[in-house]
Order: sequence, then C-alpha cells, then structure tokens
Amino acid sequence: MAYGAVMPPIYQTSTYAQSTPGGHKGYEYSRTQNPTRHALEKALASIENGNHGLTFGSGMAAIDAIIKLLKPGDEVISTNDLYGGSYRLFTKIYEDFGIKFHFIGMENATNIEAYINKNTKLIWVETPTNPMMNIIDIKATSEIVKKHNILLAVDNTFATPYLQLPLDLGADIVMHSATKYLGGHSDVVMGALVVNDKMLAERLYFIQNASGAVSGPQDCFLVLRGIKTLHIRMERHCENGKAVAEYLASHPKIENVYWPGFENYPNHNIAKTQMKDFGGMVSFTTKGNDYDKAIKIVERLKIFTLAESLGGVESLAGHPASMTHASIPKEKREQTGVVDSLIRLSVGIEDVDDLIADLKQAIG
Ligand code: P1T
Repeated sequence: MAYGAVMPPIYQTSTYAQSTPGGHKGYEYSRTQNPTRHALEKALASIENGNHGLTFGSGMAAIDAIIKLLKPGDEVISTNDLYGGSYRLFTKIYEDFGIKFHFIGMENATNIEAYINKNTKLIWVETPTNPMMNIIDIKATSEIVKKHNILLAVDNTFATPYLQLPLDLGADIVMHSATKYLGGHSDVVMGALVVNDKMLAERLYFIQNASGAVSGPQDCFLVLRGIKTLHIRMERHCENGKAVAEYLASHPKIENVYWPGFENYPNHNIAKTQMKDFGGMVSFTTKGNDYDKAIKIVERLKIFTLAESLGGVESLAGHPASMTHASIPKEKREQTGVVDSLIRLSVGIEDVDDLIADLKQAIG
C-alpha cells in the first residue's frame, strides 16, 4: 500500500491517466475496475474460500447479474421461501424475458430432482431462508446438481462466511447482500458474488461492467472495514440470537419460534453440519395469529428498531407480511409460513438482558 497506509485508501476517482492509449496502470475507468473495489473483491473472495469476487450496487444487482447468465427458455429452480425482493425480480422482471422459475420446498434436497429438465440452468438456494429460517442442505443439493451440469447459487446473506462456506460445500456461486452482516453497521447498500471457476468469473465480470451496477469506492471502504470485525460480531449475534430464541420459546403468548439451533428444529442436524453456529436471525408468531396484535408488538419495541433490513450491530424487528415480503401474494406467502403475526428479529450485539426486557414489555 502506498505510504504504508494500514487501511486501503478510498480511490474516489472515475478514471485514470494514460500515458498513451492503453498505457495505464491496470485501471482505466471505475465502472470496469477501481482499486478500493478490487481490494474488497479480493477480500470477499478470500473469506468465502473462493477465487474471484465481484461487488455490486446492491444485493439485488448481484442477483440480477446471475440471472443475466441465462437466456430465454432457461429454467430456474428456487426455494419457495426467499427474500421478497428476489421473488419480485424473478417473477416481475425475468419471467417477462422468457425465463421460467419453479418455487419449491427444498427442505428435502431430493425434491429438486423432479423439477430438473434439459432447460434447467440454475438452482437458487437461500439458507437459512428469509424469513422462515428453513435450512437447505447445500452439499446434498450440489451432488444432485453436479449430475446435470446446472449452476448452484447460494444466497449466504443470513449465514455469512463466518458460519457457512457454500463454495466448500459444492456451490458454484455464493451471493451476498453485503448491506447486512458483511457491512454490519447499517450504513451501506451493496451486493457481492464469489465464484471459483475462471470462465464463470469472466462472464460475470463482463456482465458487471456491461450492465454497470457497480459499488462505489466509499461503500467498498465501509465493507472492508466491516468484514474486519465480522467474526466477533457474528459470535455475539449467535450468542444473543440463542438467548432471544430460547426466551421466546418459553413465552406463553408465543406460538412458534423459527431458529435453527433448536434440537427438534427441522433440518437442525444439517444446520449443525454445514454451519458453525445458528446465527442471529429469529422469527416468531403469536398465539391467535392476529395481524393487529403483531403490529402493536413491533410498535412497542424500544431497543429493537422497527425497520427493513438486518445484520447490523443494532437489533431490528420487521413484520414480513407488510414489509420485506409484501411483494409475495398473501396465499403464496402463507403457504410458506409468512403469516400475519410473523415477526422477524435481527438480533444485534447489545446487552442481551436489555433485548429480552424489551421483548418482554412489547409482547406484554
Ligand atoms: O437489499 P439488497 O442489498 O439489494 O439485498 C437484497 C437481499 C438479498 N438476499 C437476501 C437474503 C436479503 O435479505 C436481501 C435484502 N433483505 C432485506 C432488505 C430484508 O429486510 O430482508
């Protein structure tokens, strides 16, 4: 690093001087490449145990780049419980371009096989899923996919590379909303991809540059700073997540608690095998499943901020049916468990006694 700077500088430049046409120092134009972005892309590839990293202006832009690998007539098999924005991109944009999406339950990886045909090009997995915390077996899915020459992409936003390394488990592409745990401080919107295969990376770099949804240098700096503390933040997110999940499970007004650390939780053993710990995301429903009562709970919370998003050091609460997953039709979201009383918590790194006291007063 120039001058021995410990932190990578923010190269706030759109372009780079050339001595003669093509005579540059590796950087021509910041849509194509920028040194701060390059530093982050290398760091993200490293923590995901991959060879090539790419960052984008948002998580959605990163997913968009993946779908641009496909052509009309191609088919995608996706988990049926996933971030509402991913569902919206697939159904409201790419279905119109002739790409077909199958949304299926993936709690048993063998379910996928029945939907594979000669047009299937991509399997889209989120695990743990947003917001139902379903666990999908990445290794078993990759073994099915490998028999068919299909790409397996894993949205690793909820788990982060601290807890789960999809490429090591056989995935071809790992995707992140870096807005969440990677950034970690709710001050940046960004997406990221990491892959091993060189040809796949080159195609994605081509799409990144051609479509242009890149991340800016200042934001890259913030995520570079964020990932320095990812491991210690995640340890505390997991510790607090466990305490909150156990508190909710013991509460007489709570019906269901969705947190993969419970021993009787569906696919708990898969979570235990493919994740280092169970994360800081916890969802729950109240007895009676009343929409208005759920709204009252999120309104009464004081330490948990009612807001979209997750993964920052401060605790957030959301009501998926009216917020993050409102773009999924009611009957579809209810089939996957996103009922009216579902509340999703992103458990932060505050004092856990304060968090539990806040939930206690809000649930009443
Ligand atoms: O918001 P953006 O950085 O574009 O990332 C989209 C995205 C992709 N994948 C998952 C699993 C996500 O959770 C998100 C964004 N999610 C929220 C904003 C939310 O509150 O769930």
